[in-house]
This record gives sequence, C-alpha cells and structure tokens, in this order.
Amino acid sequence: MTNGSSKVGMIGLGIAIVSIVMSGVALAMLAGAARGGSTQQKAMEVGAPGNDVNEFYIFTQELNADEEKLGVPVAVYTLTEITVHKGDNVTIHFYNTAEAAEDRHTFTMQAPYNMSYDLAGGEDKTFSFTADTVGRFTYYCTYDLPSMIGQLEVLP
Ligand SMILES: [Cu+2]
Repeated sequence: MTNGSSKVGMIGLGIAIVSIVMSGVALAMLAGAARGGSTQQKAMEVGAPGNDVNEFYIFTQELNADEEKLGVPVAVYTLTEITVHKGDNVTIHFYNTAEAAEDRHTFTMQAPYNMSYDLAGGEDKTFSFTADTVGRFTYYCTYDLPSMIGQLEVLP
C-alpha cells in the first residue's frame, strides 16, 4: 500500500516538474516575441544638410555618344531612382541643362500621378506632389523614350 501511494506521488511530482518546465518555455517564447516586436523599428532616413529627405534635384544630361549610330536617344536623367513613403510630400527640382532652347525634355508620369512638365533648354521647374499611391512608377521624357526614364518607388 505504502509502495503504491509513493508511486502515485512520484508521478504527481513528475507532472508538476514537466508543467513548470513547459510554462518556463512558454514564458521564454512570449518574451522572445515581445523582444522581436520592439526591435521592429522604422528604417533610418537621414537627409543631406539643409535638404528634406523628400526633396530631389534632377538634371538632364546629354551623353557623349552618337545617337544616330546607336539608334536610341542618349539623353538621361541624372537621378533615376526616387524612393519615398506613402503620404510624403515630394518636391522635385527639374533642370533642363541643354544649351539650345529647342532641346526640350519633359518629366512625365502616367496615372495615378499623372503629370508632365515640358521644359525648353535652359529652363527649370520646381513642383510638388503627395505620394498617395504605393507602388513603382516610371517617369520619362516624352521626347526620348525608351531610354530617358527613371523610377519613383512609393513604399507603404
Ligand atoms: Cu528628353
């Protein structure tokens, strides 16, 4: 009889130890999840002195290459990647650096951003818009497709 009850006691002790270990594991997992949550911070974004992170300068540039021979326009934008976040107010300073007024270039985007600034050589234009749609959008010069393009990326 005494032998039997001590066996039951041992089993009870065993169950108690297992449940203590299990709750310890559960606590450790919870703590880990909490730690994981707090380290999910926003990526750092640092502008240049005096510049907003959402302010960009884009110049046109004529490459020193034979357009006729290559069969493709050799004008480019100096900035071909713009990354912002949804809701940002984006400012672009666009410069047509061509010397001859007839060398026109545009900064154009289709819907949803839907804009087109057409500048003569020597002109510049500053414009702003709100990045309200997430995604990747090509900006381009209507005179120099398919090569004079860049990408606006709007992150969530
Ligand atoms: Cu162009």
